[in-house]
Amino acid sequence: MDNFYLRINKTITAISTPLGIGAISIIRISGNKSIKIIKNIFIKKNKKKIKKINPNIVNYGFINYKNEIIDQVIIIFFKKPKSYTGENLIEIYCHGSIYIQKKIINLIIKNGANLAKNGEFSFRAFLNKKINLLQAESILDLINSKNKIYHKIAINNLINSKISNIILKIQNVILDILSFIEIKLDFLEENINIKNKYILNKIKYVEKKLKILIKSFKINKFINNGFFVSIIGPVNSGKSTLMNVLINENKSIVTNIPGTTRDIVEGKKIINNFKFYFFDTAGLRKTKSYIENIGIKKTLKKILESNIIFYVFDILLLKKKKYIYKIIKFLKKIKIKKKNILLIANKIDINNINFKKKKINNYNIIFISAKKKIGINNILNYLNKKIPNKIIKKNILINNIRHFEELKKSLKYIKKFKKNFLNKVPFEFIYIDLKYSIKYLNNINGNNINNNDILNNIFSKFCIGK
Ligand SMILES: Nc1nc2c(ncn2[C@@H]2O[C@H](COP(=O)(O)OP(=O)(O)O)[C@@H](O)[C@H]2O)c(=O)[nH]1
Ligand SMILES: [Mg+2]
Repeated sequence: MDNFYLRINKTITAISTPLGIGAISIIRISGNKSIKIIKNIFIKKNKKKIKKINPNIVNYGFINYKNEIIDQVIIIFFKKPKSYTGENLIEIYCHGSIYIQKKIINLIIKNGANLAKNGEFSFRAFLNKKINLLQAESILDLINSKNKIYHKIAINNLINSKISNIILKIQNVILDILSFIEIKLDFLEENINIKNKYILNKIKYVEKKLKILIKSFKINKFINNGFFVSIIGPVNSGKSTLMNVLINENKSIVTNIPGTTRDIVEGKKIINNFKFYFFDTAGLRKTKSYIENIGIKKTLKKILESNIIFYVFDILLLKKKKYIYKIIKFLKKIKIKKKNILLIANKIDINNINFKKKKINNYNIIFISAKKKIGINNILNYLNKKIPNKIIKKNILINNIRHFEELKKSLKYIKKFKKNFLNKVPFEFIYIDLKYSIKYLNNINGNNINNNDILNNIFSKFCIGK
């Protein structure tokens, strides 16, 4: 990183496209010497040297050195500050042969440029205030985005500075509190209650906003890994049939012989860009069969790893209060929230008993026939509701662990301040915590940043030429 600062007056160059054979390759030069270098190595269509190069215009010609033509190229000049780096920047579009790329790069270096390091172009863009730190990271996210959700978040952060703006807003509220405290230090006796209330409201607002951002980080787990849904219940209730219907495949063996499914069968379905993994498990019952018991043990283990549980049973069981009581007792024991457990009464095609309630003991219940595919949509709707659509639509998802850590630190100091404030500790002793809280938020956007480790860490993740 120190290198980046030391090299700031140097002109840098790199191949910005992946090194390898391709139709076209792009080479960049950024810095004061860019124009001088290009004048040395580029000639126009009429084989004459260029005297003056106009910005933002496509120039067609050849790379030529000591009367040897190396390639037919196009060059564009981006004049500072209106370029990616904020410096004079030239892009050369040459043919994508490895030999040509290397030859041109060597020529540029011979004429006075230095080979750029990873992320050095973006670092200069950051230093020249073309992008803030969060945007720099969004560029990285954009390059690395592998699915629709992350792509949308990255592009929104880059163009609309979505998260950046939210953080700025939070910082401004903290600054409000700080300036208010300064006034309060001057006029101690005046309207103390009103002022305290004002501060407390603002601090609660900050706390709430930070918590939302921090919480959103957890959603990444679901975007990356998907949701795990275990299908459990008594033998022969139709778990395997349901699994096959849900994934539209005959993956699980369906028979009327109890205890057929012994190993866990996995199936996948994508709903609204989210992956749902279903685990069809061995039926839960007391049995002497050694192998079946291993299956049941595996089922219990799988339950612990699940985000959602489907408890499937024959609708006839609803008539047996004792049995329902047993189910509830069992479900209470597993450490999964009630809202993430769905009771599924199956086989309504043969026994449709009249049952109007939508909940039993606060557990949601859905009535289906897995065999006749009745009520399956209600299950899909239930799953759809588990998708954090709101957060994703608003693009307020924190998907960078660095941001997550800084937000947590910021919140820590807000909480500390709040606690001391409520305990009436004098402001002189606690206003510093608000300053810390702002400092950690600054680390996210890169304002007033003087932490080289952070910068180093971020820009070293870029490829060369970016
Ligand atoms: N009538 C009816 N039979 C079903 C339904 N779902 C499953 N079955 C039958 O119940 C038996 C057990 O099904 P299966 O899916 O293997 O149950 P599992 O032991 O819970 O996996 C099979 O004979 C299925 O055809 C349903 O909705 N209606
Ligand atoms: Mg089965």
